[in-house]
Amino acid sequence: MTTTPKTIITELLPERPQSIKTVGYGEAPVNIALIKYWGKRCASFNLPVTDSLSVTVPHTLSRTHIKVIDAHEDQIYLNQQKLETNTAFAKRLSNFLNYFRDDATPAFEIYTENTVATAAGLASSASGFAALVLALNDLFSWQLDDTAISILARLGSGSACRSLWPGFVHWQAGIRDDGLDSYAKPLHDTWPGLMLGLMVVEGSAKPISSREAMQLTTQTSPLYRAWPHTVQQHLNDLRQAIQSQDFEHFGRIAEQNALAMHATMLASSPSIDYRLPASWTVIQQVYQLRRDGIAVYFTQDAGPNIKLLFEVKDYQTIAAAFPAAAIQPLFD
Ligand code: 2P0
Repeated sequence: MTTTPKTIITELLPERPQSIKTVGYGEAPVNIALIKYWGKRCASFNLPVTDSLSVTVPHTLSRTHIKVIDAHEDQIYLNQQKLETNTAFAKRLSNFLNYFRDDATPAFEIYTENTVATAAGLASSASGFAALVLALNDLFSWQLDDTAISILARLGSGSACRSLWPGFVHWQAGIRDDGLDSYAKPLHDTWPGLMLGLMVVEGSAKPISSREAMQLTTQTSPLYRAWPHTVQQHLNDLRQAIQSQDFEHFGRIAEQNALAMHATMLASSPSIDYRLPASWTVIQQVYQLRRDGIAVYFTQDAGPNIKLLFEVKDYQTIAAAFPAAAIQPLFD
């Protein structure tokens, strides 16, 4: 029998008959990758080429309510707005929900809201899919463990498998074709005083989705060959820096990893460039502050916004240098 996401899901779900609640609820935070997930070894299972490591942004949540309805199609509400069924977001959600549909559950009504994530320029597909899987787990009373939840969330969106815990989270790529060894786990290190500053860069919509960009990079970038080795090295170094709470080492590795990912994308054909002139201005400011002796570093995902990493001792300097930044601690 060929393995499909549906067969994997059947394997993960309990065999007993489902008992369906009136409403299921789940909430999950946004995460930011410090060592990036970029490139898949299997697209239909969202299986990554490499491990990745993220830090969760506290208090930025997707909250999702779900119920079964007797209808021909799903009804999806995002931040109180009903979505047309043909929007990309609604289609992606409904396609994922197809895995969980049967005669007793022909369609779902979903209310999902993001607390501050969208406004702050943070991607919400990771927290959105993680919250959706938690809501399904509640709706059907599956009582799945964290590993199974992480695998299901990954099938919705790769980075969603990391959006289930606070703090640092490591997604192991795994080697199995069915992906049952590709899930995330929390690290137990905390880092009081570690800060995040979000610099939202205004601009036109994404030139290309991260899903398409990843595919183009793996298929056309001559630099992609070096990526898996680079990630392994960065991952080892970052874990060491976290353990020893060596901020300069930590910041340098996170920044280098983001730059290596963007360099790899830039070398694709056609080239993929998520930076806008304003992104570049922020990056130059970070470099200048470092020349002035301030330990501030940045990371950037598949979009123009820049995320600053620094320690609480430099809060006043960073807040003054970037008055538009939304600043918050990463550990309460
Ligand atoms: C990450 N990104 O590790 C990387 C860094 C963007 C840049 O994961 O196709 O939305 O749903 O598995 O998870 C964005 O990609 O992609 C992403 P799919 P996803 O956070």
